[in-house]
Amino acid sequence: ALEDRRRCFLAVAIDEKIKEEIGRAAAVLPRALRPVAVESLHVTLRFYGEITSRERAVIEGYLGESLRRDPLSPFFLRLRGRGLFPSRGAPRVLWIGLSPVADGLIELARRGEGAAVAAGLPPERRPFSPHLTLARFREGQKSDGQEILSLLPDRFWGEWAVKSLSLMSSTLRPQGPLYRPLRVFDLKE
Ligand code: 3AM
Repeated sequence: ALEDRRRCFLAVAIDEKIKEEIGRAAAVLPRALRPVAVESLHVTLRFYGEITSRERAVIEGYLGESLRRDPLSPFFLRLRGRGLFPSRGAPRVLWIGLSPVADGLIELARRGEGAAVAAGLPPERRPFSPHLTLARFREGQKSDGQEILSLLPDRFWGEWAVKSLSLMSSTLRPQGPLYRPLRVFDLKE
C-alpha cells in the first residue's frame, strides 16, 4: 500500500557543538538560500527514497547483520572547506566538505548501497560524494555562487568520532523537512 511508504535515508550524525558553530555561520547567509535547520544537519550515506516497510525491514536486517558479521570501528570525521553543487552554472546546494574522507565513511556508504540492492531498490549510479548540505538555493532566485562562497569562511569546523549510523525518515513540510531517526546502528568500540 502507498500509505506505508516512507522517505528514508541513511546518515551519520554531526557533533552538537560543531552543528551550533556551523549554524551561526549559516545564519548570516542571504535570503536567496534556505539554511538546513541546525538540528537537521547530517552527512547522508545513501538516500533510499519512498520505501515500503518491507523494503525498510530488509535494509535494517542487512545493515544489522553486516555490522554483526564484519564490525566496523568508530572513526573520526573532519569538516573543512566549502563548495557548491553543481560547481558550474546555477548552484542548488551550498555544502561543507569532509576532508580527509575517512575510510570508515566510504565503507558505511558501501554497506548502505548493499542494503539498497538487497531490498531490490535500483542501484545508485552516481558516485558517493560525501558532504554536509548547509543550505539550499531558493528556486527562481538569481544568486552569485562565488559571492555566497565568500560569505562562508573556508575553515576547519571541527572533528568528532562517529560511533553510529542512523536510518532516518524524512517528512517533507512547507517549512522544511523533518528528519527523525527510525533505527540507530552502533559501531563496535
Ligand atoms: O542533505 P544531503 O544533500 O546530504 O539531498 C537530500 C539529502 O541529502 C538527499 O537525501 C538527503 C535527505 O533528504 N536526497 C533527496 N532526494 C534525493 C534524490 N532523489 C536525494 N538524494 C538522491 N536522490
